[in-house]
Amino acid sequence: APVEETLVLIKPDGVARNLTGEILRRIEAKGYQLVDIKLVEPSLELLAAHYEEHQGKPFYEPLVEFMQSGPVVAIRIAGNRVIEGFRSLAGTTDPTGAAPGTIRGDLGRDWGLKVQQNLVHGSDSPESAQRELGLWFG
Ligand code: DAT
Ligand code: MG
Repeated sequence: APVEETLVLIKPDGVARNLTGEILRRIEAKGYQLVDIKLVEPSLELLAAHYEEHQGKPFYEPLVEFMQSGPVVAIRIAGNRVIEGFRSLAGTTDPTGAAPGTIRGDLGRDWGLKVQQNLVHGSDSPESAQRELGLWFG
């Protein structure tokens, strides 16, 4: 099978806390290749498309507002089974329950109701990865 690619975002909390290098270190240490990387201030249109599946949910508006609170690092990475592999590196959505050893488990904090401040995004399927890479790097 051809080498897989996925979209990783370092969210505004990760950039603001100077964790970009630490997160990139973990991605590189795992053996994934950096294909493209950029600092972005995402538009409302981009975020609406990116989080299409969550529109209408109670956390949607705060999530989009948070994602516009500062710059985001968008990264295209490649590797065998990288979609599943990066999700595993990231840990579960809520940083409090994320396993130690994961990005969210080691570095994420409980910010009260602001569960969305969980440092990173990773595409969750091959279809999502292609769609999201098109949005952020197309
Ligand atoms: P993930 O980022 O682990 O793929 P997701 O796609 O279900 O999680 O949700 C996208 C983001 O939305 C997630 O990173 C944080 C936020 N979010 C999800 N569920 C939430 C909730 N119950 N309360 C607040 N924010 C939530
Ligand atoms: Mg998701």
